[in-house]
Amino acid sequence: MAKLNFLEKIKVGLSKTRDVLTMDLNDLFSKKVIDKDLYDKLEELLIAADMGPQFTYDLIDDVKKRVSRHDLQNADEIKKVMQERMNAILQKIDKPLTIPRGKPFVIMTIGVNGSGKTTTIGKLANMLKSEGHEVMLVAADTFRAAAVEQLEVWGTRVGAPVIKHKTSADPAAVVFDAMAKIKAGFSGVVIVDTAGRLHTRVNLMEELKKVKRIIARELPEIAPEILLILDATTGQNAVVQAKTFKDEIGATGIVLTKLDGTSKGGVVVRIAGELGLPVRFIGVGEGLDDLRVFDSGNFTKALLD
Ligand SMILES: Nc1nc2c(ncn2[C@@H]2O[C@H](COP(=O)(O)OP(=O)(O)OP(=O)(O)O)[C@@H](O)[C@H]2O)c(=O)[nH]1
Ligand SMILES: [Mg+2]
Repeated sequence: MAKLNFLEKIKVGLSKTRDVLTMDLNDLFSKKVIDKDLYDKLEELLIAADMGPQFTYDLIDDVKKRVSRHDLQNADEIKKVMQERMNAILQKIDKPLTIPRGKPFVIMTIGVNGSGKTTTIGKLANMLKSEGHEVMLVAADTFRAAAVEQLEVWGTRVGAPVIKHKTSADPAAVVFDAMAKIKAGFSGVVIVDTAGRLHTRVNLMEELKKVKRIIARELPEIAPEILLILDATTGQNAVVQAKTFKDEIGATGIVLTKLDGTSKGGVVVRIAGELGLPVRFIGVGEGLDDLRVFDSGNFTKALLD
């Protein structure tokens, strides 16, 4: 029962993509005949949902082959093929983040401005606290005015302390202080908020690399999670950003935010196919409770069932 509720919640979060995909697909497949018009409409639909050209053309090729072998008799069987192919791709990036208990762990967020880093930190802190982890937040966004205060609001909401310096301080120095807390015995999860600027700005990348270096230097025994926060509403631009951050900083996982606000939820398929980085969580709203652990099976079901 709890599982169904969970799935229902994801469905609501993904409703914009789901509406486009399921309504139009159902409409398309109600025709029962497989012809050129159906292929064209299917292509249009998948591209509109931002599944990416690779998935779209591979699927259509596959379907065409099956049709010519008479393996596929009517249009609604295409949906099954699509589901299978989506599952196969998404399974590769379905690796939930495992956080050790009773041992310190570090999560560093990275991403362009407005992608949802600080909000995700608040939601993640809430999730981790409810699972019994100790959580400490680190205000290493010393760039944007009011960034520290924004993180403090989340800290108060979830009951997590915030390590901070003043605006325009060196982010690496703030992180150094947080690492010192771990050395002094803090054994929970430390989540680092960082500044967002355009991914093309060299100085941001250098700043983030420095923060990462400080973590590695101070706590070489911890393999930190470098969590790339991507705004799903930006569709294919999210993929471009992801490539840059992956190459420059070396992300270890992705959170795809704002899936509730877009019909481009298919971008997850694209990220899976083109980046191969695990998607750890998805954001489906602005509230404390609007973060979900990414689960490929649930995701496909929420989109297509
Ligand atoms: N609908 C929706 N809105 C979200 C989600 N995640 C974040 N937001 C909103 O996106 C906006 C930007 O979020 P922030 O968390 O401030 O983004 P940021 O990456 O920290 O931004 P900078 O600190 O400026 O780099 C806020 O208005 C959030 O409420 C989500 O999953 N769904
Ligand atoms: Mg922020």
